[in-house]
Amino acid sequence: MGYQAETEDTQFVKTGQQVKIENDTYIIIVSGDANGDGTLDIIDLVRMKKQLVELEHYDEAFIKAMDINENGEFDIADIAKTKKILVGIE
Ligand SMILES: [Ca+2]
Ligand SMILES: [Ca+2]
Repeated sequence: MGYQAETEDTQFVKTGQQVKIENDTYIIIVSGDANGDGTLDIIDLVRMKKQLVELEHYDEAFIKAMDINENGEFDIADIAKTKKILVGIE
């Protein structure tokens, strides 16, 4: 028996989405998607900066998504890498 991911729209998966597979629920993490719209853009960078200076405290799923260099921690290096991606040099 297969499974079907139920999403609001089928175009993107988004950080924070829940997927049920049989009896287990999984939370989707999209690397770099810090606001749950399925894409990486300037809004995600703004949220990363707010999280870094503790102006905001986002849910764990979003903080994991902010770890764009996937080293297990969210810090300034992730913001630097996100900027490079946004300007197209990485
Ligand atoms: Ca986003
Ligand atoms: Ca990191």
